[in-house]
Amino acid sequence: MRLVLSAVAGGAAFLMSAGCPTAPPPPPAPSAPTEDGNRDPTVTSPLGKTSGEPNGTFEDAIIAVFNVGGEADLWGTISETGDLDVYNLGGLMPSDHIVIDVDSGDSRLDSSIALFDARGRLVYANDDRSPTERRFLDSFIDFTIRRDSDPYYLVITHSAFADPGTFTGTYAIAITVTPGGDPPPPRGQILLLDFDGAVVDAPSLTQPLGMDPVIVDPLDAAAISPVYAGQTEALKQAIREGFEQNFARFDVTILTTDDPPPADESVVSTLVIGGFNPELFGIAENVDLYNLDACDDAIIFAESFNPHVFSFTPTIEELGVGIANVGSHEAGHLLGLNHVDDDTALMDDRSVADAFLADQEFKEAPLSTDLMDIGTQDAALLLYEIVGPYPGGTAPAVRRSRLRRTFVPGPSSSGTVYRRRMSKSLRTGRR
Ligand SMILES: [Ca+2]
Ligand SMILES: [Ca+2]
Ligand SMILES: [Ca+2]
Ligand SMILES: [Ca+2]
Ligand SMILES: [Zn+2]
Repeated sequence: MRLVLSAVAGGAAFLMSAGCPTAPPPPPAPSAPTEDGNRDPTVTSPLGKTSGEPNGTFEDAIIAVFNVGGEADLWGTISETGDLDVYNLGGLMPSDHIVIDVDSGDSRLDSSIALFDARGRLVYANDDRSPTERRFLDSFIDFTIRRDSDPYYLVITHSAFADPGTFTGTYAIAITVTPGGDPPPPRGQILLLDFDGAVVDAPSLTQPLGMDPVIVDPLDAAAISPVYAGQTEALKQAIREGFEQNFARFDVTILTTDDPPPADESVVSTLVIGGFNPELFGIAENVDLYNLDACDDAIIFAESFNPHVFSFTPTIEELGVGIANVGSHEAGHLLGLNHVDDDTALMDDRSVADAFLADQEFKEAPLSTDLMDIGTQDAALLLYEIVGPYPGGTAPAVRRSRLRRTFVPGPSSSGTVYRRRMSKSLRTGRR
């Protein structure tokens, strides 16, 4: 940009010396935005403001003005830590294909963006584009809309995982909306509960765990604690029932390694349940937005559920609920769900360990601030869009957990606060 400006200035000086300028030279384009908004400062909208702060809430959103070609060009500045810039993109309908391309240019901003519907519910999020691409810290979304909504909102901020010095800076956003896309229909999913041990060599799990391969021992109740000796079969049953309850509303089939092999291997994600990790209860290989890959893996370290991490010694049924809730959380990532902040939501990421011994659900809850400090994620709505509802019409009656023990928020007796770890590379979403 600076090269272009100096060329214009030099040209103007040459014309002046020739003595016959017919028009004044165009004003130099600024090399950085003076305020958040549409890149063309002359655009207006009857719907509201087209530039300026404050713009950190859905109510304060800047109207993004699209040309007849379905393109909008925005630019702005993440001016301080926690600055959110919200843009109103107008209405979008299923089959609209939207591409949102962030370019931080010369600035050091590590951007993070998310798309929300009119009710502030998350539709899609991206922090970094694929690590194999140039400018990979710049966010990018390429998505075919599933859900009618007017308006949609785009929020840009810095990554919660930004390095020092990359929390602020300028950005440009190019948005293109093209009609006539083909949103994929929901696709049912099989979750295979692997109780008989596994050697896991997927790099997306071996790298964050720092072990290659990861050897997971078979599920053994006595290895969790001697108080559970002889109860492995009861534990398997409780885990299975917990999964079935959590997924009862959706087209998700729960199988275990004690069942005959799945008929359709192409839609089987595996949850390996067993073994021990000193830091983790569970880990998923990615947040697979809209479940592009129906064959992902996660590990739930069953032996990490030793009674000392809770404020009481759970019964074998309570232990099964806890392992199933953590397993359903990891399965939620494999189906495309992000973290929220609500102890009663399965996708919560920072409960005390006691919280997941009680009922947790796929529900609407505020997004985790690790993702974005605005909006909600409606996990059930997303699962209906991704895997579809239970195909039989009314979901089968599933015995509710009898365990409605009220837990006391705060550190458990041992001070163990459960935080399902997720490294930045695991939460970028695009693969
Ligand atoms: Ca701003
Ligand atoms: Ca702002
Ligand atoms: Ca980023
Ligand atoms: Ca998946
Ligand atoms: Zn998680």
